[in-house]
Amino acid sequence: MTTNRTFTMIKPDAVAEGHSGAIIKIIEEAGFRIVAIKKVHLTKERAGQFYAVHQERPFYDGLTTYMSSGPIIPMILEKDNAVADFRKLIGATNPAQAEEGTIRKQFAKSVESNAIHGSDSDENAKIESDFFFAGLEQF
Ligand code: IDP
Repeated sequence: MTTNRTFTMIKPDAVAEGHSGAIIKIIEEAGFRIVAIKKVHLTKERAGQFYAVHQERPFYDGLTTYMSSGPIIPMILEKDNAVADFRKLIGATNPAQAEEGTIRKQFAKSVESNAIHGSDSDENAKIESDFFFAGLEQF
């Protein structure tokens, strides 16, 4: 295992409901170091660019409306085996299928409003990190 990085965002539903602090506590207690963090409010267009890979999917319009409905907290995280371990920590996309103890099991409301994002590969972690953070903000 090598130390590497992943990208996450606390999504609008979880930020609006005041779960950011609890979620960040879980992330840090699981051994992830916060490399970069901020709070931003995406336009629908920017949300659409982030999720461009899903643009042919039926849920794309709802997803980009949801992701631009309020502020989010993007973060870059570092840990051994970061991408896979973080996906395990957040749980399945659909909270109904997420394991006990996962962040989505605790905080997600639905398959769309599912509280948090986690990159699915090292390559996407880098692309997604660079979407939100300039090089000088990543340390
Ligand atoms: P992931 O976030 O667990 O990697 P993806 O399949 O990449 O899941 O989907 C991106 C996001 O799109 C999900 O986190 C969720 O917010 C939303 N989404 C995925 N599938 C559905 C669906 O079937 N209906 C509504 N929203 C969905």
